[in-house]
Amino acid sequence: LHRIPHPPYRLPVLGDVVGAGRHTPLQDTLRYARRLGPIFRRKAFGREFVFTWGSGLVADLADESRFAKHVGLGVANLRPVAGDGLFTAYNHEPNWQLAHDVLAPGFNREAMEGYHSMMLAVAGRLTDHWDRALTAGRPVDVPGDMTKLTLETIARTGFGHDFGSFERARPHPFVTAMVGTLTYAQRLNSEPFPQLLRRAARRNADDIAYLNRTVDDLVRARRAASGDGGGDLLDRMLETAHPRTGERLSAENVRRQVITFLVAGHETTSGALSFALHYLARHPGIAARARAEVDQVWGDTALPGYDQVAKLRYVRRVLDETLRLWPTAPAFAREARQDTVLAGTHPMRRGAWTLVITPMLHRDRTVWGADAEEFDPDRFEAKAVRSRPPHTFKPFGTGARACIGRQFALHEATLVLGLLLRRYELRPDPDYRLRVTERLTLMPDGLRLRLERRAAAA
Ligand code: MNH
Repeated sequence: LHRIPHPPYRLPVLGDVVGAGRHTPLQDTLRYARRLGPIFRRKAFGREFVFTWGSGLVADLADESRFAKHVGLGVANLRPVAGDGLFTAYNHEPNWQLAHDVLAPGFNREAMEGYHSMMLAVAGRLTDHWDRALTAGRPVDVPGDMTKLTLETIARTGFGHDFGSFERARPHPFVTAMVGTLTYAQRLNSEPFPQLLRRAARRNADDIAYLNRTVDDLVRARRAASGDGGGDLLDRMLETAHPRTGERLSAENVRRQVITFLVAGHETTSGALSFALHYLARHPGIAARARAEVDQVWGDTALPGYDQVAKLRYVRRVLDETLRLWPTAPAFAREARQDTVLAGTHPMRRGAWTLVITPMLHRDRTVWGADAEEFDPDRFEAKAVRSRPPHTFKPFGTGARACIGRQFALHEATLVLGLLLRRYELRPDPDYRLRVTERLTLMPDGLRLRLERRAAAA
């Protein structure tokens, strides 16, 4: 440990909290990372954390035989919300493997093809909403509208539920409660005495109760309809027995999984779409190339098919490049399965863990070059990808506990960007400077765009 650098000024008790804002822990950590290098430690209130981002170190941490997911910090703080649901389960909890095996087929290609038409229908509500803003000459609230879109998409495809987000002036209370619990979970990381957060804790308990009630209503409605979801995620959760053991998810675990999927299934995708739209608006040349691809692949098909989305290679690169600079779930933790030496240099005891800071990994100049801070989708051309070492691009985490919804998110986001590029020109507010808000996840704050109808839009 003593060989791992830390900030120069350390206070007793407080440790390295000087200069750390409570609302932007990740962006503070990025600043420390730039100063301290590929592995470093920070101390706060008597607890010491090791952060890692150097590409060689992270590649070693990706070795599943020696390291595994660690449920710590933000993820652990979400246990009261999501319990032993897939995202927050400890590796040793039997419900992880059970739920993983039961739910994984809900994310294979066939399942994704089944979600496609529902994704299109939700995207249609977004373009109706944006058409109205365009006609009225109003700018659009990008993060707000992307959240409406992604919440409706996961709710409809996964659970046959309609939150009516586009019919509401304000965010659905489910979103407000979710943002509350995420913000609270993040805040617990930087509080020396969380016991003192009485009011915030009570509000958090109310938020969790609201999430539980919403989910219980949704499950009750499905049970009353005697499982009529056409094999969606909720049907799988309620009806499907494990292919080998015949075991089923318990009612309490189903509740945890529904909350997990409603939250994990929309919050990060919403951020990814929002950042992508920011970059597209700021880089008209890149937007023009993406638009030309959409025109070429889709022609004037009113409703593009599943394969026509998969063929938007350049649009996908725009998304990859967006998730490189702003991976919207910006960190994941890895723990040693046994005593080991990280990258041949840092001894770790069994159970010792480190937080991988993905936005820094994705800006490691030894991998991405001196222009690593620049937005350039061509970094994801097949040839460039092949020339990079493995485990250098990790927006969806790594190993057995990597994101189960990756294809879902990418298909949804590519489809939506395709539709928006084909329909509108995006005009940025020249005064806007990218500000990133944090609630465990990342989101561009206050991003508004003006729209113009494309001359030859379909
Ligand atoms: Mn998702 C795990 C990022 C979209 C459901 N997700 C993870 C992890 C990352 C991640 C990183 C690993 C966290 C860790 O190691 O602690 N996820 C994303 C991003 C997007 C995303 C950047 C969108 C962009 N995720 C989605 C969608 C769904 C989803 C969409 C569901 C429909 N993610 C999950 C679940 C897990 C997860 C469930 C936990 C998987 C497991 O541990 O088995």
